[in-house]
Amino acid sequence: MPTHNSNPSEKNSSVPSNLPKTKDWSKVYIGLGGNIGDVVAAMVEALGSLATNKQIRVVGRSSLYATPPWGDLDQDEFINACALLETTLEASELLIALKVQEKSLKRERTRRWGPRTIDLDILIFEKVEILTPTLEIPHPRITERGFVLMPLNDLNSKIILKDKSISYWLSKTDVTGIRKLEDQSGWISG
Ligand code: A4P
Ligand code: MG
Repeated sequence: MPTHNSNPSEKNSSVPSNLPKTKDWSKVYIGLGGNIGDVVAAMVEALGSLATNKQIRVVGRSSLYATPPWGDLDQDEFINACALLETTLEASELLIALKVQEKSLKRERTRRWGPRTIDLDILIFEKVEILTPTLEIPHPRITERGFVLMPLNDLNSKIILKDKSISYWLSKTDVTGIRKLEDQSGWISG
């Protein structure tokens, strides 16, 4: 009987040892938000398109939340959620993939923290820490934003940031006005 082994990195005398090692899948939490148009449809489309990339899997979604605007108060309420991805891309490559989605969903950059059809942020990428002019990981404002902490807490309340858990940061954050959307149907099945 021939031996079948789907993982070339496992020991198997029939596989040459000089094959390149299969790249590991990194766990990544992303934030999704928007306040123009059908935001839930845009989020479903963004995740669906990302999942067509062979190097990205969408493995978890938080609930959807309606959230008061943060930072720039002169705009409509947002809808926010988080998703857990697995990817073999580097963080900078994933950022490009997210920006492609934002662009195809007609995201226009008006003013910082201003209204948008969709915003896709890399929140946490394994234990990676990056600080460049175009990419900061972990995302710099997670621990002070209820609209990020509430959905992130759905996915994993035990993640540690700045030596404390997500559930700790959530307990210290003002979440006034944030509420779970009653209708989650299009999102869960999307
Ligand atoms: N960038 C750096 N690090 C990252 C990262 N980890 N993930 C750079 C994604 N992008 C990252 O972003 C500006 C630049 O950030 C990008 O070009 C990228 O290279 P942007 O999306 O063009 O602009 P922005 O989103 O207006 O600015 P910023 O500072 O990213 O804002 P945030 O932090 O995304 O906040 N209120 C509610 N309720 N819900 C929201 O979703 N969102 C914002 C935007 C403000 N208020 C909100 C919400
Ligand atoms: Mg952003």
